[in-house]
Amino acid sequence: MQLTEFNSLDPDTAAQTVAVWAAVPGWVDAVVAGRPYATVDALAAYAGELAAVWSRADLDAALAHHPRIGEKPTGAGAEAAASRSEQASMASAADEVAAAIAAGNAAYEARFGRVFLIRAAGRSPQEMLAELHRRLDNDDSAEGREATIQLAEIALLRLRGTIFDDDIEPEEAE
Ligand code: 2AL
Repeated sequence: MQLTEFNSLDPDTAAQTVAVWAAVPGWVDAVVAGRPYATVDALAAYAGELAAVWSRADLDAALAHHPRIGEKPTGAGAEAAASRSEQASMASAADEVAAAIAAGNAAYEARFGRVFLIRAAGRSPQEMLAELHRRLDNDDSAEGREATIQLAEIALLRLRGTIFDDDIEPEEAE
C-alpha cells in the first residue's frame, strides 16, 4: 500500500493494518494517530521510537500472535502470511536442526514462560538455533529486553514490507 493511502485510511482500517506489524494496542493507536507521515522513513522512525519503550506487558500482548519458530503458521490472514514468509528458511531446515529448535522452544517456554521470539527473516535455521541456545542462558530481565527488541525488528520489517513511498511502484517494492 502506498503511503498516501495509509495516511488517508479511516482510523479503524489503519489500526487493523498496524496491528499486523505488532499487536500492541497503545502502540497501534499512537502510530495511527501520528498520521499523516511524509515518508516511510518518518513513519518507521516514529514507530521505532515508540517501540523502544515497550514493556513486558506489551511483549506478552503481541506474543500471542506469533507462532513458534518451526511451527507452520496456519490461517489466511495477513499475520499468518507474514509469519510464513519470515520463517521460509525453516522449510529447508535439516531434521536434526528442526528437532533441536523444537526442544529448545520447549526449554525456553519452561524457563521464561513465553514463546521464544526472534526476527526470523534473514536468519538460517542454524542461526536461530544458536540464538535460542545463547538466549536460554540470559537472566529474566536481559531476555525480556532481547525479546522486545526482536518484536520491534519484526514490526519494522513488516511495516516496510507493507507501506511504500508514493514514488515507488508496487512491483518495484516487492
Ligand atoms: C516469528 C514469526 O512468526 N516471524 C518471526 O520473525 N518470528 N515467530 C517467533 N516465535 O519468533
